[in-house]
Amino acid sequence: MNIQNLKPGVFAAAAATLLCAAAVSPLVTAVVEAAPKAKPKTTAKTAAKKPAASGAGLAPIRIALPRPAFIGTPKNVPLGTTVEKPTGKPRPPFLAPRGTKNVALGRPVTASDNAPIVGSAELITDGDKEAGEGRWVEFGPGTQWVQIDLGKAHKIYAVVMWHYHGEARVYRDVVLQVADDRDFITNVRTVFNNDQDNTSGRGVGRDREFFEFAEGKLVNAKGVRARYVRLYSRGSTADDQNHYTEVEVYGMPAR
Ligand SMILES: [Ca+2]
Ligand SMILES: [Ca+2]
Repeated sequence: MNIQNLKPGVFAAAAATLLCAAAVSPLVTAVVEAAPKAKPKTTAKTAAKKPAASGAGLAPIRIALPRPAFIGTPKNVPLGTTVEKPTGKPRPPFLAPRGTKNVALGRPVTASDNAPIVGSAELITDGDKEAGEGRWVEFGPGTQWVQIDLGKAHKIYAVVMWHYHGEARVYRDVVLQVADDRDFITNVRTVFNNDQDNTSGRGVGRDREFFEFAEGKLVNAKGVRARYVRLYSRGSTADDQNHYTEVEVYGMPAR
């Protein structure tokens, strides 16, 4: 089976996605990123090189991962992108203050396109990150945004996004912003921006593009305080539409 068929818009192939994914990966259901193993006592020399992270009230956030929908890492970097080369290794644990969790789960989502082509905006925070049919929402072409209301101000440590990971495509002009007002008029802060030529008018970004993978893209939000999280994109290397499977916001209520 050609994994290239497993993409939004190809409905005939999508029904076989789960079967194919199961065949590709015998690992069923969700995989939780492993916490680091207990380390032996460090010597004074190595300890001096590392931040005192583990002893400062920090712990790895636990991200339940969907099944990989394809094998291996992409070899051909799409032309005209700044895409970062995949490491081929699992993402290192991400440390955040203890008690940090996904505060976007089940929260309301609005979008610039309120009539999605496929699916609905609620799919973005329903906790389901698998790549198969019915798991993602498709919005119209061009620059579009989606926005999650966390309900109240939170300290945000990480945002993990899965646009569509059925194949190793690259979404264009991904911009992640936060604000305290739903219209993003005042105190808008940009957490991630890979729109390096400012096509979408959110400012010149300095971040890199990235391939879609089952482990999603994690952005370090560094404890920024905000109620609303907004993500922009402008189609992908596959087509002009904009897709989301899930967005997680790791944080805790701000005092
Ligand atoms: Ca989902
Ligand atoms: Ca651009």
